[in-house]
Amino acid sequence: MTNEDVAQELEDIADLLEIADANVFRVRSFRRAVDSIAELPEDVAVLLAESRLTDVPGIGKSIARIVEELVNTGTSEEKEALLAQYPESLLEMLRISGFGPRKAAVVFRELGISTVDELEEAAAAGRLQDLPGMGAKTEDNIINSIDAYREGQQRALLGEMLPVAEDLVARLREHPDVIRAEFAGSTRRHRETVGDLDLLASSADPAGVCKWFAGLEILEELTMAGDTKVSGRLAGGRQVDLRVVAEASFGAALQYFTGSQQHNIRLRERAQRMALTVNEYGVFKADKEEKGDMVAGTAEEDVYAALDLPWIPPELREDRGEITAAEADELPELIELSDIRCDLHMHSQYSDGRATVEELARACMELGYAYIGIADHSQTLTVANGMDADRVRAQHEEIAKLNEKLKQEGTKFRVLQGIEADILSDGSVDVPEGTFELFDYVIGALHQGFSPDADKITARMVAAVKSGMIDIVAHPTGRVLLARQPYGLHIDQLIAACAEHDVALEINASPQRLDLDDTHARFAVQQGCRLSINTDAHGPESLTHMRYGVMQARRGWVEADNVINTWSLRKLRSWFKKRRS
Ligand code: DGT
Ligand code: CA
Ligand code: CA
Repeated sequence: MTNEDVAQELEDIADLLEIADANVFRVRSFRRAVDSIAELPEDVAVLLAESRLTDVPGIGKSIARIVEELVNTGTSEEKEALLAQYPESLLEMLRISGFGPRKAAVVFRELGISTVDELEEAAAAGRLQDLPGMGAKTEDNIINSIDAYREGQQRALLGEMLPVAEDLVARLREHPDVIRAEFAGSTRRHRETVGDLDLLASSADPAGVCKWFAGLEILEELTMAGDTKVSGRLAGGRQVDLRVVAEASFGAALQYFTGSQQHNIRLRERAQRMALTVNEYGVFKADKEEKGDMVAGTAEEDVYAALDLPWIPPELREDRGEITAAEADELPELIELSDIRCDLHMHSQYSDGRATVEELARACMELGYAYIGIADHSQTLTVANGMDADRVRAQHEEIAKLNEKLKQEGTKFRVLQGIEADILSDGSVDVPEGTFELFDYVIGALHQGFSPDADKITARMVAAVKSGMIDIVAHPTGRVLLARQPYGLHIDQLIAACAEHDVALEINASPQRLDLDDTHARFAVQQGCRLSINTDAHGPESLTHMRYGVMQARRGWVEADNVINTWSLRKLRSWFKKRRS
């Protein structure tokens, strides 16, 4: 058993205990053990063999005994006893966002519901709303979350798959018989979620490369092992396809397997009109005399050039007008990560962040930014340790001191003070009394008091935009990918208000959010809105999520000028000032 397996078993026990309404301290001690084991650098089996397991913080004698049982027998009496009372399928229900052990216990006890299907049926039939602690709104939430859960089983976040794709491509490139390697499909188009991973390599010995790839440990299961194609599954079930082609076809194959399918259909139609054929091997002449003559194939650029088009960035290949734009030489000059000069939304220890202001600043200097803005939560968001006026003032002083220190060090890097202020249910903005003047800027955000009424939510946000109090609207639709649907909102009305009052809309770069999404970002820019791409980092390690925000912006045809994070500090400051006067 790996540490992960052990942690999973303990987590199951904790969940089942909670469903069984066991002592809260007992449940908590299991959860603490789950965290410790998940973070252990050493193998539990080794610690066990050397009798060092109880040295691990969070693991007492009784849990150590269960771990020993797990490692030796693959199961534990504790779990078996619980499973004699509660069906195992209850554990799957807990993977539905917002549906925890307490709710599971209630639906099981009152209605005998033990599977996701049964839960969905009961919610749709309105049979849950009279249960203790639930209502009509809970039913809607459960139905939405089940949809997202089902989708999550089909697709993975780009933030999860892109690093895997990059790792596999790097390994392919190291193979002596691989000439070129890239990832293709939705991953290359930087779609926010990915179905399966498509890899491509060129080689003079495809069979040899395939054989080597099929033997990689990362493939937990092989579904196909041919001489030019390998398919397998990663831990968690996600599919990976590798195709190995001849070097002369690499560009054509890359174009073909990058898709999207709709984009490729449009290209093929165009080719037909030009008496050409495009497939994964190349571009060929289609008229009678020269039929089969290869026109292009080695480089992707050549494939587009053969069709009399400039190369089209993969993010645009969604059949959303990119071929017409390319034809007219009107493709956008897409924003790039290197255009970003600052990150304006991150959390320090002043609210719910893990790092100090200075640690965040130093980490951003490393990333090559010119300046940053800290935007901690405001006081009404107590669950996130929101700042009251005193803490705002303390932070203000700390930032001033830090800026002085940076100046002494001879760097031009500066830290701005912003705040992520809650937009309250009446549309007012939660900036602590008497502190508005201290902030360089204010980000407005919705975190609580969601109403199922789209008109109400829209009115609330539009009121905040009109108030002149906020400069940026954070994660405008509130969605969490594969987990939570956006709150009902008339996004077009919000966009119109932001355009009118010159308030920027955020593209939240967290791979779980990517909110605004691509099509909304594009629409917002068309309506004359400015955008702001920010990580919303709660620790230095997530500051690099900026790239996912930029990828989403590129899918939305966004250029550098549309994004306030590409501006110099001077330009941004004067924009903030102008907005306030
Ligand atoms: P995904 O995996 O659902 O996130 O989306 P993609 O775009 O990666 O789609 P996938 O993996 O089914 O196929 C990879 C590419 O292969 C796709 O974007 C376009 C290309 N392709 C070309 N012709 C076809 C076709 O007839 N069917 C499919 N499914 N793909 C095709
Ligand atoms: Ca794919
Ligand atoms: Ca595929």
